[in-house]
Amino acid sequence: MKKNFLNLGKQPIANSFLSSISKKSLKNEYFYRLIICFDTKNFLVSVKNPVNPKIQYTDKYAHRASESQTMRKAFKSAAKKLQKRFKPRKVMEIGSNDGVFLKNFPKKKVIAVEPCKNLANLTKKKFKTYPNFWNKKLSNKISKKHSKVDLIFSSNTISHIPNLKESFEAINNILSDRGVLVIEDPSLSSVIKINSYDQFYDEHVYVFSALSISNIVKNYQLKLFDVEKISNHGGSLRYFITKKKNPFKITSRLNKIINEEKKQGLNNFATFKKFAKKVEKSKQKLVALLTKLKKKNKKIISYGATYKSTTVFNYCKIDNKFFHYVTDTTKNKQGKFTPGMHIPILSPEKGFNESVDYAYLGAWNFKKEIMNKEKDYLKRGGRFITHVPQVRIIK
Ligand code: DWN
Repeated sequence: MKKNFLNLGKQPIANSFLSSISKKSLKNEYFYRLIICFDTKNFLVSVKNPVNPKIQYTDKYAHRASESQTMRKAFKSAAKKLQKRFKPRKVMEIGSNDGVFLKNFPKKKVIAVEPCKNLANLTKKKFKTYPNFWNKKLSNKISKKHSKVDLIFSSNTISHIPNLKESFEAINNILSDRGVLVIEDPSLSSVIKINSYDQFYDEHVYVFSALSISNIVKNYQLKLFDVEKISNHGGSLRYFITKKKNPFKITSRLNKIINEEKKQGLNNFATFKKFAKKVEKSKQKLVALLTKLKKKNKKIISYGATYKSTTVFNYCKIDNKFFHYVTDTTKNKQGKFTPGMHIPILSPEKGFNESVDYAYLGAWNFKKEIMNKEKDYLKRGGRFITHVPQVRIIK
């Protein structure tokens, strides 16, 4: 049974940065209700009414995974580790974005699957790329052409595909008998611990836990045999999955993490009700802090035009009365406006200057990288604001 626990209100598509805020483009802006629910049977947390992927993953997809040094390093290290542990002959990535993971393998070994055409165009010159949505039809096509794959990797993508049955059946179809599927996604445990409610937006249809993944994959003749905690995006899990019949032993760290999740109450609806109350308090505190700073005539901007910020801005109703603008290093976000709240986005070169008093960390998941980069800003008295794990000013 699915039970609702969090209502984040009317939300736009998190990646629908607007080129203009003319009457016509505002009229066409798509909104939906972002409600999060918990399945009491398999412990899966999900968006109640997922948006149609065809309007999310277009040829204008904004996010570039290689935009941060932290993620470039993380993908390089993941590739090295997986190569050493599984020695795959063929590697396929579902949701390859700009190729930041696959570029660490020899060209001939890799197959990229990426439905956003603008991203697929970036990788197709370097390696075999399928510019399609992941499904059984595509899996059949690829396995006919390249035979079975012994390492399937998918970072921040399986959680984005509403039809889990289709995803896992398509995976089972192409995975070699001894093959391994490795999935990385933000962990539910971390989201609850650090109150990062902004991990909920249209693309994050699911926020997985080891508990829910182990229950789900069983339905598709697969089994979860290992899991690793990784620091990506405020705390993620890397799941290792294989065919049910494989003799791969369940690792002790998987048992340990499952026990920790049970202790945290990730199999209990009451945990999520409590979380929803904390989310409401976080909103009140953030709005109160920004209001106080505005009264003192402080100039506040937002740092990183993240998809996560779309949830925060629209849930807390933060518009350009609070934030002068948002800065972001991604070229195709600059000059645009944030979804729903229509705050202008500037390059850091233009916007992150002497006039800024406070910068809200939209990209809080890269806090360490940003603090290192912005030492001069901090030295001259500039301050950051975050809501993770609680609303506060970072000095
Ligand atoms: O799952 C997803 C995650 C992995 O990436 C996707 N559904 C979409 C996207 O979500 P996001 O936008 O919340 O991701 P990031 O990686 O937190 O985005 C960081 C943004 O901040 C980028 O646009 C780059 C920007 N940035 C910046 O302007 N200055 C980042 C750093 C480190 C910086 O110094």
